[in-house]
Amino acid sequence: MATIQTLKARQILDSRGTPTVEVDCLLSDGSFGRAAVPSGASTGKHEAVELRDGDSKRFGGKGVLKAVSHVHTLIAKSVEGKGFDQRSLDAALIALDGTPNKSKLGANATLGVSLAFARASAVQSKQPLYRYFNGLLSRKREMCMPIPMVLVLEGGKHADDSSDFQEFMVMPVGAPSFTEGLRWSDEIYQAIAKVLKKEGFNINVGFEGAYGPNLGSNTKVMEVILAGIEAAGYRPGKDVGIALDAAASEFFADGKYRLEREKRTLTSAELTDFYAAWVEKYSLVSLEDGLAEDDWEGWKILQGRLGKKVQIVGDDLFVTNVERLKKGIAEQAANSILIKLNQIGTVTETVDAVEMAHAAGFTAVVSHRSGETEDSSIADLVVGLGTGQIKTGATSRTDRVCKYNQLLRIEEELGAKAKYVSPF
Ligand code: 2PG
Ligand code: MG
Repeated sequence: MATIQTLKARQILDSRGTPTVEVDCLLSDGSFGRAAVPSGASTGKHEAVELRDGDSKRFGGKGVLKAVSHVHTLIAKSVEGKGFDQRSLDAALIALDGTPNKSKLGANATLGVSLAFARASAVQSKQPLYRYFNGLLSRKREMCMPIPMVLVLEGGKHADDSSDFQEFMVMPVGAPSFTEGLRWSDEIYQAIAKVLKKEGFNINVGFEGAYGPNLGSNTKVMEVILAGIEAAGYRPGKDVGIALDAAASEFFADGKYRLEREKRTLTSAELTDFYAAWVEKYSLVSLEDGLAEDDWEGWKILQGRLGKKVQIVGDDLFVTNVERLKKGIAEQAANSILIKLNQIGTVTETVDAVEMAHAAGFTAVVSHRSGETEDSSIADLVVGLGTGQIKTGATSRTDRVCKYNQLLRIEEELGAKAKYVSPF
């Protein structure tokens, strides 16, 4: 087994101009891997800690030099010169940190190391990264290409002055392949720009590359999307479904949900009614964070009411954490989990969350963060773990498109073996 020769970390910038961690991992046989860590804006309260310097004179306190130095000191000292596989390296990082939420080392330090090691190990074993990830599963699972959830309009914390809900996405469920599905989605993205311009709205984009005009109401957003799908020549509900990430923790206060655009304050049950109407009217097939991160009772109502028809995805609710997922499974609070490596801070814990979800009959959607880099590891991750769904923003901006482009390459490489099957 090759050993870890050196770990080198540095501070780089993410897609929002905020510092983030990049790590280089060199193994003793010369295999090399590099990984960069993403960062959220609508961050869940229960996520692993992203360590920031807090020095207001540098990057407004958002520097990550402490996390970088943890890689060079604490982590390097304990792992350099030793041999690991992915699970034992991640276990060593977890033990070295010793806290329940990576608050000592920072999940940005641990994930940088874990993911750079994964890349170096794939090189060492002469496998593409997606195949290496597939080999980390404890139960065999076939690799497959994912249905993309392509973002077309955004609001909430991701686009000021837009809708209350954060992400409106199209899912090309009827496409014959990932490559075709991406084409359909991009044609819809372009058609929506025309619809918006014709109606006098701007097409400026938010954090994840999608349009974020002030359309006056949340419902109007859905109408624009339907018009875009039809203008591009596709059938809503047949060829293309709509997915929503409400990111409801962001508009939850004092036990209620405030929809500013509708001038309404709703209970969990009333907001569930609101979504139920959208399921009927707008081909809503997937609903993420429809309710807030600790509103467990509300989630049970939502899952009970809509879970048979709609994918009910927990993001802030589960934070890629098996303890929270276990509770969600036991309480039937959802039927799907969003998977983000940096919410938990190591590759192994991410794989474990996906396996727990699959064992319980939940789906899993691999996801980017609103602050991204040119690192495209999640494209390989979704194929390797065979989850079948990815959300990684609009079909614009390189930080988003680099993941889709990597998936195009993977589909080409897998050729006839590349499976693309709708989860619905
Ligand atoms: C989400 C993510 C990604 P953020 O809520 O699903 O779109 O947003 O990275 O800001 O938490
Ligand atoms: Mg979310």
